[in-house]
Parts: sequence; C-alpha cells; structure tokens
Amino acid sequence: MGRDPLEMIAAQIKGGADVIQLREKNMPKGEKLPLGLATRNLTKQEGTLFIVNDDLDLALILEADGVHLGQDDIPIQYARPLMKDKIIGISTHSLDQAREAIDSGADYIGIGPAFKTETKAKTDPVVGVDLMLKVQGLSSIPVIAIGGIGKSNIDVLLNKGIKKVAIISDILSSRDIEAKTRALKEKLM
Ligand code: TZP
Ligand code: MG
Repeated sequence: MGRDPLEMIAAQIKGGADVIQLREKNMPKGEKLPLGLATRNLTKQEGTLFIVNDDLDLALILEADGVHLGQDDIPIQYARPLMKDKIIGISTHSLDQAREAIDSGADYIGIGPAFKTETKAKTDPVVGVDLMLKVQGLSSIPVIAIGGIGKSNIDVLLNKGIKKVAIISDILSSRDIEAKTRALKEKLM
C-alpha cells in the first residue's frame, strides 16, 4: 500500500522543506481538493509556503500562497489579476522562456530538467548549469532548478552557484522522508 500523502508532506516539513507544492498530475480534481485542503491546513499550521501546481482554480479555492504554471498552463497575464500579489512561478526550459517569464511578472522561475528524470512524462532536453547561471543573472527573482536532482548530484549544482532546488523522487522514494529532506536541506544552508 502507498504511503499517506499527508504524512509524507508532514515529514518533508519536519525535515525543513521551505515550500510544499501540490503536484498530482493524475489525480482527479475531486480528489485533489480534499488533499489540497488538508495540505493548506498543515502548511498554514507549520508556517510553510504552499504552492499549487497547474491548477489556478484550486490555488484560489485553497487560498494557497501561490500557483506554479508551466508553458502549457494558463498564461500569467490571466492568472495575475486573480492571484493579485500572491506568488506565481513559471516553469522555463530556455533563456527566451525565462526572459518572457520575468517580463510578464513571474515571482520565481523554475528551470529544468537539471538532470535526466523519470518523474515527468515528457521532459524537455536537460538544461545545463551554464544556462541556469545565465537565467539567474537576468533578474533578482529566485531561480529554482528542478528535474532529477538528489543527494548524488546536488553538489554539481551547488558548487557552480545554483542554490535553490525542487526535488520530488529522491525525497519521496526514501524510506525516511524526513531524514532525506533534512540531509538535502543541510546542503542548501
Ligand atoms: N520539470 C522538469 S523535471 C520535473 C519537472 C516538474 C519533475 C522533477 O521531479 P524529480 O523526481 O525531482 O526529477
Ligand atoms: Mg503545469
């Protein structure tokens, strides 16, 4: 039997995760809603930022701290009037996409995949560290590397100056999610 998603979230918060993103690509919205409500309650209680991936409607209903939009999601121009001064993050895979996200008022940029990953069904080509650094140099908003990052390769990014990361499988595949999150977080501090 799979592990309880809320317990996995609680373990990541205990381990020091700064942000929890609700990313359930294959879950019907009717199921995402109660999970989202519980996640909102927990993150609020713990003082952890809560971002909803893809679903602007859920982000609004759940009163999340922000929404994360990909290149094929609702464009930021339509999301901003509804999200007001809440966080809007944009996934980017190239310098042009990053420039566009910055110009359109993104609060942070996700960039990747940093390494090969099985988590996303259809990934763009791996984005090199040099491009990530260029994107970091474009503005002062946070740039968060994503895709295939874990304990075995995070130093490659850190050593070159990429200091913010988003991680899914390396954490969720761990037997002890709290300990793995803590070990990764310690590297980031
Ligand atoms: N964008 C590029 S890869 C990815 C996203 C959302 C998924 C990252 O998951 P993992 O398991 O940390 O590689
Ligand atoms: Mg998306």
